[in-house]
Amino acid sequence: MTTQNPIESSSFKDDLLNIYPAKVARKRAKSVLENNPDVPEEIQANVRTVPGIITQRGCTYAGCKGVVLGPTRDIVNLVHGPIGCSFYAWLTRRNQTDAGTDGENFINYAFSTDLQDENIVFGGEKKLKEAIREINQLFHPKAIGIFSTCPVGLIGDDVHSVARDMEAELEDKVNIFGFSCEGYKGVSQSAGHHIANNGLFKHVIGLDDTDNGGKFKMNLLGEYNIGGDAFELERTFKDLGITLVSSFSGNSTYDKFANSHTADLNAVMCHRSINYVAEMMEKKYGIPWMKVNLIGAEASAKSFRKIAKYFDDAELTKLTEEIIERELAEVKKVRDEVLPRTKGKTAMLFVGGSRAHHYQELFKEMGMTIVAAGYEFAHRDDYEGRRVLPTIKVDADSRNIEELKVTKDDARFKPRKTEEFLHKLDESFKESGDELMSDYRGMMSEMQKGALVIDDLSHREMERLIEIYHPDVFCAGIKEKYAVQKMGIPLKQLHSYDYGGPYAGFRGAINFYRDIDRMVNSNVWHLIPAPWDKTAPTLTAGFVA
Ligand code: CFM
Repeated sequence: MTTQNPIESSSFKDDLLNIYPAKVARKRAKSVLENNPDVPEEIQANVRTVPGIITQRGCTYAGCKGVVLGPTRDIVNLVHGPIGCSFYAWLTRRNQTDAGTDGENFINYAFSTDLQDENIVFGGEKKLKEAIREINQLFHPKAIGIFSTCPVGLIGDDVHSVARDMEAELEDKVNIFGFSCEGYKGVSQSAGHHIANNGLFKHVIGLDDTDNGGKFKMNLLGEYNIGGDAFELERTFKDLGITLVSSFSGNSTYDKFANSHTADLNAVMCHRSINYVAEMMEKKYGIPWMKVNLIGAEASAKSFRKIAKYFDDAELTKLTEEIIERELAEVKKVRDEVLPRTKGKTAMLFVGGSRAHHYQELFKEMGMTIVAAGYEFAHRDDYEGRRVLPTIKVDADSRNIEELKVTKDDARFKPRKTEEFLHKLDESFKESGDELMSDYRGMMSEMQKGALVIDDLSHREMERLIEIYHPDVFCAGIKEKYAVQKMGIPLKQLHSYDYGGPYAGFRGAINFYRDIDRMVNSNVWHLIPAPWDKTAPTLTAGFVA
């Protein structure tokens, strides 16, 4: 089946891009295409946004401090920079956490050095040291991460040497590490993920060799407990008897990161933000990784089966099937109820670096069509699959980010499975149509032919898309939400879930079906014309302008 595009793709592109100057239009054209799942076409991604275009993207500091380190409750995240950088990162991402009983939950605090003009002129290192002393005195944390904002890079403060000096100075044993994650360091928050992964790998992962037991031990990577997603997934892992040694980084702690190399499998949810940790842990410690998708009931079932196949245990396999059957029965009840109302509706998803892909599963389960989708900051492999990795051009912006030289840790490297077993496992994944170990096929292979794929969608392009296609729901974030709703289209925030969720796993699917059903079938937004819109129908009685 192909999606019905009301206009030819070439003219669609023209229509979308004709407002730009010729040079800009030429550049944008490389990031806009009509999908062909059989031979995913090359898409331009992870390149600079043209100045002046309103982008959905965030900055490198956001990717490092907010995304990867943000959900860990017991590392103090100290922002070195002006207060605005903290204000806009203070509890704005809905990563939830189990507060624990040790009193070490710092998530609700905003730690900032509050740089002033004087510090910008004379340097901010002294103030940074003072802040670390104060934090240590007040909170006695195990670890402090220092996050560099744009001015820190511009004035040349060395957060890494401050971290070393302060570790030596403080009598308490505190692991202090800095991140050179200045907002401008990369073209988006994606660079911040890489910097965060490197920092965790260098300073935390592997510090604690204690074997805490468990028959099936794994890490869940790239799951951030937005709206309680991790809690729902933990429920099922617990039912399965699988031990989550750590999760990066939803509902996580410092100690779990330090111990994560004792796991036997890394399951990767968000490939974009955490693939670096998966690859480095495989090289250094011998932990194999697989891509999973725990968004969508069917996709979750498939992923739990993949995990069970890896652990290769008759009892676990049986239990997995029982749990899937039990959970899908509950899911089906709600799905059957909403399906007549949601079937045939259309959706667009423009989110981050993985959700625009994963959430398509949920819409498909509801019988909805994806007309267009794209990431804000993903790389070509997230669209076209990891097979294109060798052909991705390394430009100056990517070279800006350190590539750690990782080698085998002779003392702690332990092959988890034999080569022969892994080979057989891949054979069976191939048979069931699943991704092989260490692979990700990307978004495009799973999208319908003819659907539009657009990277780093601009605000103007978004408005044109809505005018042309009138989707029943548009999925994006808070920056887009009200602009889209003013156009009469409901917007589902797929970053924060609009105060809802969880949406992961089996119960998450049920929540999502209900929320989307409500949104696409009680669309109040098109009933409320904007007061300045002279072409809109007159207000019905009962509505107040
Ligand atoms: Fe990964 Fe994320 Fe995402 Fe992301 Fe994000 Fe997020 Fe996201 Mo917002 S880590 S790439 S940088 S799944 S914060 S939990 S929702 S843009 S699609």
